[in-house]
Amino acid sequence: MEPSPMTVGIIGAAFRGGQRRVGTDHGPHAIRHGGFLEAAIRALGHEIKDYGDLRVEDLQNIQPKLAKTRINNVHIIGSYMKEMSQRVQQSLRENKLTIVLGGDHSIAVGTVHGHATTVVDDLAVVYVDAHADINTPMTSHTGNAHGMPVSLLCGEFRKYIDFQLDGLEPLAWLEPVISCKDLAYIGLRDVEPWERVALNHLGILEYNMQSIDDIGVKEVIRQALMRINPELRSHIHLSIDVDAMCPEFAPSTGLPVAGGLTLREVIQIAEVTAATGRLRLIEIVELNPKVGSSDDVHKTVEAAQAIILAACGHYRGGLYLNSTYGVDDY
Ligand code: EXY
Ligand code: MN
Ligand code: MN
Ligand code: MN
Repeated sequence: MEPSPMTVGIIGAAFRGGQRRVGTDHGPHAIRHGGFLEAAIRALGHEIKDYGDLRVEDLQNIQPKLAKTRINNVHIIGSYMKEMSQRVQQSLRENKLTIVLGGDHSIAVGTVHGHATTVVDDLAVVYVDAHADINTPMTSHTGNAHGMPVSLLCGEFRKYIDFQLDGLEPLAWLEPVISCKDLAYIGLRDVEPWERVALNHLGILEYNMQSIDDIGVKEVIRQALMRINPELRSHIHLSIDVDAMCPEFAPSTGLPVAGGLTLREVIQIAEVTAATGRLRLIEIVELNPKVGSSDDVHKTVEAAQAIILAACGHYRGGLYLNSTYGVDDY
């Protein structure tokens, strides 16, 4: 079955400032894999518009480093996410689907901001991750922004974040753009005590690995989408942290956690989400080509590419004449 041809925007987010390891800034280059990814997307019949990789050195106006802040590298993060938001807005205006190649998960601050800014209705965010990434600057033990994007983006957290006291002036432009009710987690299995309190207190929809074992991933993604996007009216933002997968499928990542999703399960999440026709942005984050052996990197890159192709409508049964495998199969 050939997916209906569309224009696909690709943005590289060559960024590692949301955590301490070197390497995630090389993620976009690794996933592009010398043109393989583009060729595979074109082979599905799609047109591609490549916006290149946004690197820190491309930023014009980085503010001076703050003496005191609760977010490491906030002076760089503020500028980077603002520019990332602009690029995402441009790609969403010009393409049916935008693919963002990370970079650590802090890039979601820019991508979700950019996506939410372009939609009239709510944005439905499916967050596939071993981690909740919902620490506030105050509750974070690490000061790493990749553990905070959800708290920075959701309006419900603003009363717990003081931009002056927390030294977050470089992020003063970031208005909260989503609500907790528009968010669904899939794959959680490494949640800190305060994050657990926040998830429960705010009633955020979550399908942790227990849920996956109980009802299966296809039912999980169907329920998640029906709960956060009931009439399938909203744009869907699919944020996939490769550490949502078991390390055997995605070993090259900074914080691997055993007992995760299989590659097939994440492919299914991408297939079902794409089949709704409302998927407008998929991001693949936390792939670190400096972690593990070259085989590990290759395996993780292949997994990322397979997930992206699933989001682009790749049908695992190969191309065939009569397309009976349509949206109503879900
Ligand atoms: N909860 C820890 C922190 O806040 O630093 C670890 C966060 C991991 C974030 C990775 C991207 O998923
Ligand atoms: Mn994450
Ligand atoms: Mn994670
Ligand atoms: Mn909603």
